[in-house]
Amino acid sequence: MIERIAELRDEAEAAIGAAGTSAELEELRVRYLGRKAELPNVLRGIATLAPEERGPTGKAANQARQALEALIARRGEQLAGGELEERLRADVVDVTLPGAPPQPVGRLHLLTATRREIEDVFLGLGFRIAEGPEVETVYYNFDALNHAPTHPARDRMDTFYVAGRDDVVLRTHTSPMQIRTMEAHPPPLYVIVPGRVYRRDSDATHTPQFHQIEGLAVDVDITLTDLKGTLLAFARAIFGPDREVRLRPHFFPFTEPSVEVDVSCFMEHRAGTRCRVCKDTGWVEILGSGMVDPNVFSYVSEYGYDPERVQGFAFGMGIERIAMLKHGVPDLRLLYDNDVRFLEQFG
Ligand code: 2U9
Repeated sequence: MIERIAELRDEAEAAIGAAGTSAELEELRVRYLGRKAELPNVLRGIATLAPEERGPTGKAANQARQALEALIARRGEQLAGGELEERLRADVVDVTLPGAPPQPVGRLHLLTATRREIEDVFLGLGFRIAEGPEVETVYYNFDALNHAPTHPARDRMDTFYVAGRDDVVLRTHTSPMQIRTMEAHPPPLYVIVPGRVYRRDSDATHTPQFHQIEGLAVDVDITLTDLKGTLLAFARAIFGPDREVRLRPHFFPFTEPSVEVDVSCFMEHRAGTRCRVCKDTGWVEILGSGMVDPNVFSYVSEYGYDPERVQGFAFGMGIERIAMLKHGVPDLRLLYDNDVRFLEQFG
């Protein structure tokens, strides 16, 4: 029996030493030390042996079992270490590689891209950006902006009033926010206000909702020259470095004097064809502006805007119009249809 134990031990030691994987090693453990294996059986059958054989056989079998257990544990550690190394080598992921295939990431809507482009120009000129409510009081939308009680824009035919109210509207311009900004910040003030505005208008060139950017600069010694220089810088940044601007007299309730601003045409002109954009006049209207009417300041004089001390200029433009002119978009509705064949050309 002792010889058989020695034989089993030699055979098992050789096999364990040669095991190439943790799985193989586990098979060997079951084969030599498992419940049905020969060596544990010998141990279980000790009592059936002749009394003088029990001691030496039990000792040899126990030693063999302990030796094999220790060997399996050691070999197991070696194999596990090697296998971990191998897995780490095989599973390495280069996180700097692009996805395969690279996924389309989408783009900004033309109106968003244009708004940001305009914002960047004015940020560069020292203006700050303010945003405010689209549901406004008549006070901020019309009264404080010097609109006469009979001004046609106040009419329910032209402006969306909140149901059951005659003092709350969907703002018709972003100008109310300039009043709110003056109430919150004393001069000097340089601010632009982008945002949605609403007018009861719907045809090929008007949608009931559109986007504006309005600007307001208030300081001492502000003149129409500052307005013209600012708008020239804006026009050159958006429409090209060779642009000129011209001012034409106009009327707005909140500015006096008021002007409409044209930019010199930025299209390539070819002899014999009429320019679609400027109709061969050489000029394209881009926005309205003017010197802030002192009456407007009188609504905020208690916040530091003394009409005798400060002056200001203001301007307003439709983002849709700027985007369409700059990119040659022929129909306003293309901006709202959300047809990707249109959208993916920009942004
Ligand atoms: C304050 C004082 C004055 C904002 C101005 C315009 C001229 C203008 C139109 C352009 C096309 C609106 O989108 S549009 O239809 N805007 O012509 N806006 S001056 O003047 C202000 C604003 C706020 C306190």
